[in-house]
Amino acid sequence: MIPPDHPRYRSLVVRERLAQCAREGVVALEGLTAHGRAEAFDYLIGEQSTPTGRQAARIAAALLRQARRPVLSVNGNTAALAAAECAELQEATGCGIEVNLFHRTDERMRKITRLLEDAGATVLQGTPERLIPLEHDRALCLPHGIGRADLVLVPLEDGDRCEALRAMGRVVVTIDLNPLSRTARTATLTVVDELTRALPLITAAYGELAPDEVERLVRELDNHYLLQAAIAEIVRGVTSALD
Ligand code: PTJ
Repeated sequence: MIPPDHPRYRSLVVRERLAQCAREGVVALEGLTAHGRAEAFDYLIGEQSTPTGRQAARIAAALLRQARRPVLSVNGNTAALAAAECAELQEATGCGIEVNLFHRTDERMRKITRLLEDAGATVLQGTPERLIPLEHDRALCLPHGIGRADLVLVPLEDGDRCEALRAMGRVVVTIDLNPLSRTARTATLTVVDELTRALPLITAAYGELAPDEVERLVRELDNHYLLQAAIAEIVRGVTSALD
């Protein structure tokens, strides 16, 4: 039992949730180390959405508004942490949701799909094909899902697939607390924020944006600039931490 008055209560609850999901086979064991790395970066931004993260979430919403066949790609960590937020994004934007795993097994595919459906999401189903030029199983995707998407939103992505999707001409939006990761640097747009904070920001912005703001945000999108701004926020936060 984690005492609610523990100063690190939320962080401990999230860890417990991921550990439980790992025991149940939803989260890959490797997903726990990925979470640990993200926790460290979240510490550095003060465990709250930064101005740059918020701005990137608005741009993500603008890209979604312009997309014709957007798909949210979900892995084990994303489902464990944010199944409800994924369902809410789908309800607001009408995006497809496809499960795509690095450590892919039929059993994990089934469990993650169930978890998403229990949260209210509609999950794309069908026979996957090796449509992305990659050696590992992230190459597998649905012809009517990621296979024909014009925009893929891939939280907690690994760099290889991000690069491959970009090479295929897709708009790739990622959510990654690490602004230095290969994914962050190769995506069309990186939202440097924690997943469970970023998804609701994107969902809210989707409904708020006026058409001219959508156009302006997409026209002025500069991921390199946003990553530099995110790093500057980290540096400012760290240098003032003990003031
Ligand atoms: O479920 P599977 O089999 O598809 O495997 C998923 C993992 C996460 C194991 C796999 O995609 C992986 O190894 O990812 P990486 O290469 O470690 O990248 C994950 C990135 O997401 C890292 O840069 C982390 O900082 C970031 N990240 C992890 N958790 C969060 C996060 N960013 C935002 N919010 C989080 N909660």
